[in-house]
Amino acid sequence: MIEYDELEKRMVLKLVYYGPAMSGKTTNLLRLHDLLAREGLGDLMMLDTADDRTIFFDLLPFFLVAPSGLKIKLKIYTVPGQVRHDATRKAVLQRADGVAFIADSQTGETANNVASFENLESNLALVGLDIDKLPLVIQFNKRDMAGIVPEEEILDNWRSTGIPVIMASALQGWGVWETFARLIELTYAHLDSRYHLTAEHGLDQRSFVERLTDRSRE
Ligand SMILES: Nc1nc2c(ncn2[C@@H]2O[C@H](COP(=O)(O)OP(=O)(O)OP(=O)(O)O)[C@@H](O)[C@H]2O)c(=O)[nH]1
Ligand SMILES: [Mg+2]
Repeated sequence: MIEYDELEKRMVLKLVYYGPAMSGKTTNLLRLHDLLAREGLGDLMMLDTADDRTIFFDLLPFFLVAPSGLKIKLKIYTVPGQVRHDATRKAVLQRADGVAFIADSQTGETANNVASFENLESNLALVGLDIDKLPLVIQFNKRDMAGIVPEEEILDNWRSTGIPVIMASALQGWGVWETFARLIELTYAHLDSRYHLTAEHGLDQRSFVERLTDRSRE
């Protein structure tokens, strides 16, 4: 649910990285912090325990201004994956405009991925979001590891859902931008149909993505 203030010409978008414990959500956000344009990048806020497990959430804010003057604030959150933090996950998920589900590719983690995806489905319903309408992408992370589910098998399993599936190693830094860019594309389409970003604000999908990328880092 987009926060939009027409008088103030401000819009706040919320993207949430969801998934089982230790799947690499925080690592994705750390990589994104390196990949996003320095201009517009806010401070990365990480709330974790001594052993690096997220207990509340991580937040990376990004600011951009459309040619019309519309100010867009993008807030990218991660949830804590550990089962016991469900209340926090639900709170972070509220009013999400898009979700990236970060799954762990290791064969031994399949049951945890399934349980976490079911948890996402039930929490979305609880916060009043329709999973069929919400921009959603799935990343299978940790592709650098041994003992992972083969890509073909993953794609076969998820094909019928129509949800985009992206392979990644957040540790090595690949697949992270693809996941984010795909989510942005889906979220943009959703926004444009409602707020006419191209027609009324001069911000088409390509320039939206370009404003997020730091060209000097390519
Ligand atoms: N080999 C490998 N390790 C990874 C990868 N991504 C993350 N890790 C490691 O997995 C562990 C957990 O990563 P986090 O990013 O903290 O996981 P998380 O999903 O935020 O975990 P919670 O906050 O507990 O939900 C860390 O030791 C990471 O370095 C990857 O692509 N490959
Ligand atoms: Mg984390």
